[in-house]
Amino acid sequence: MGEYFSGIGKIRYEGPSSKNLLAFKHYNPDESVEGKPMKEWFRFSVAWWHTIRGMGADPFGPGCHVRPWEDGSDSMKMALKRIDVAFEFFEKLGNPFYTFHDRDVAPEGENLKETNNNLDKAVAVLEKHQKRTGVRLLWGTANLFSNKRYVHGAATSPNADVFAYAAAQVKKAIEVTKLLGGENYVFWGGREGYQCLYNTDMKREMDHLGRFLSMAADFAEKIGFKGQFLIEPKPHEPTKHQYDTDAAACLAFLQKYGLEKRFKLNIETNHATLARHEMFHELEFARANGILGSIDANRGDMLLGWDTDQFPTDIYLTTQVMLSIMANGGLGKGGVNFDAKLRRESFEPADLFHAHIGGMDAFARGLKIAAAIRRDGTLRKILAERYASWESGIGAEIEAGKHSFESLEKYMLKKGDAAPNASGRQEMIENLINEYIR
Ligand code: XUL
Ligand code: CO
Repeated sequence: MGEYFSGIGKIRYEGPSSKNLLAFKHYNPDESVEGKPMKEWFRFSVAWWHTIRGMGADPFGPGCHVRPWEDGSDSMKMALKRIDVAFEFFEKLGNPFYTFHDRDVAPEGENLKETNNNLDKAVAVLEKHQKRTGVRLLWGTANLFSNKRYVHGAATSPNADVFAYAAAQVKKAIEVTKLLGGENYVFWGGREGYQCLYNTDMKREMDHLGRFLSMAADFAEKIGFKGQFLIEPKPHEPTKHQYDTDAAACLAFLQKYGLEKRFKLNIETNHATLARHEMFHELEFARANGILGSIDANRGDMLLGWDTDQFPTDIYLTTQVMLSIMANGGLGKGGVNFDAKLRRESFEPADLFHAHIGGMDAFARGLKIAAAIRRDGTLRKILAERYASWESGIGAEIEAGKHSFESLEKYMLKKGDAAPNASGRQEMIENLINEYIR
């Protein structure tokens, strides 16, 4: 096993005054924040498809990233070599977790049997490296979108045989996720949607997706897989409309098919913005409904408008994300997975380190800022004051279910008009938050 990232050693915490661009200035894994080490707040994870397989291709040109170990093939030999590369990267970066799609780590064979054999070979090597390094699997997933058999979708394909193939593929992916001790299993329905309503039986497709997810949960239960199932919302791309549009659509879907106790959500920043939501909105919606499971950390480019999956560097964004995660008491089995890629122009191996270091430091700063806001009770006091009318009197009575429309009419006829409103003070609050972002 050679060294692939020569010249780059273990990335260490050197503190905010360090000028070393290959060191952490804020992410200090064992530093305690609100009684929990930073590494446990985040449970940082590296995404195999971007970091190990991404070559910088875009719709206008092929990959151009310089990866001296690559022969560019989808051979088994290359797949096994990439595992060595990946674990060297993980060991040097210090991420405790990684994530993968089945097809990221092993090539497809001539048929399902051969494909599964390839996956088994890769998984045996992954297992060996996990044992050697202590790096763990945050989640596994199945790629149900690249192969041309999935051209019309997987669980929502009009072709019943494609549904069956997808079920077999996910069964295998859950098995290997369990074998590798994966803490979650993710469903991102890249092609579970439509391009054209004239040829789409929407009700039937959604029923099939509901059935598919129920079968997955039943299978997991049967084999004793204890990981958390997660759905990853995204409104569109590659399809014009994806059924798992946003957190609210996912919740309605889960409730309709009786799956709300078995699934949580994996919320991704750039998917939130494609749905015209802030990440903060999606996180708060999921948190309010008890389904915040994990996050895919990245950001979009507001001027490009597609899923650019850039590394998160915006401290306002990471502060908001951490305010939500901390209010949730953490992410439980979930983590912060960098579903993020280098832009095409950043093509050297060292850029992979710079990108992840920047993302981890941006999250560490967000954590410290959110902790300071919480320590001062800044937002807590604002909320308490704003909702004070619900703490006693008529508000407390309504919340306790003691009123009807008739009794409220009686109350208001007597009072004559509602008590005056207070200002929302949005600008003042934003100014206050700015005081913490230094
Ligand atoms: C695609 C995306 C996926 C999922 C896993 O936009 O985010 O990579 O995270 O399938
Ligand atoms: Co994602």
